[in-house]
Amino acid sequence: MRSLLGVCAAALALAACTPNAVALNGGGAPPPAGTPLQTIDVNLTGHAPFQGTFGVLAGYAPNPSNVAVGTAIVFHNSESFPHTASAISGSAFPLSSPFSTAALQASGAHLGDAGWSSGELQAGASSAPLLVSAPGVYLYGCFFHYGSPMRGAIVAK
Ligand SMILES: [Cu+2]
Repeated sequence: MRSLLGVCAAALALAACTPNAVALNGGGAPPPAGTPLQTIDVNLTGHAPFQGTFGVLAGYAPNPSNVAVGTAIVFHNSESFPHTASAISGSAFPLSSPFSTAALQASGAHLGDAGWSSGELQAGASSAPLLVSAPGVYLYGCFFHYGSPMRGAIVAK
């Protein structure tokens, strides 16, 4: 599975993997005008690890984030070095980093899009908005600091 994912990620870079693949268009189409935004702060040293419902989380706040379907999420890096917020598939955090370098590129327009990512967020940068279009629990983490453990959860209702 891991090698298949690697092949898929490589293929995604060429804009061809599966018919349902996320379009890599720099963050996707913006949400409709007037969509309420919720910002998640991205800061590893500012948000220390803690044990929560979804495991040990760190580096994002609020975490978990409770959001309403119909809102859009923006990740803002308030720290002096780069981070990402990148989708993790499944209902549990894998032991080791699941990310490929595809996580460094912004992708996805909806929180449910497979492989969505803020892309590499430099100090002070914000991601493109990700529309919360379906309820569920969405796990994500940082490409650079997954083991720190820079991990987050979004609960959409
Ligand atoms: Cu990070």
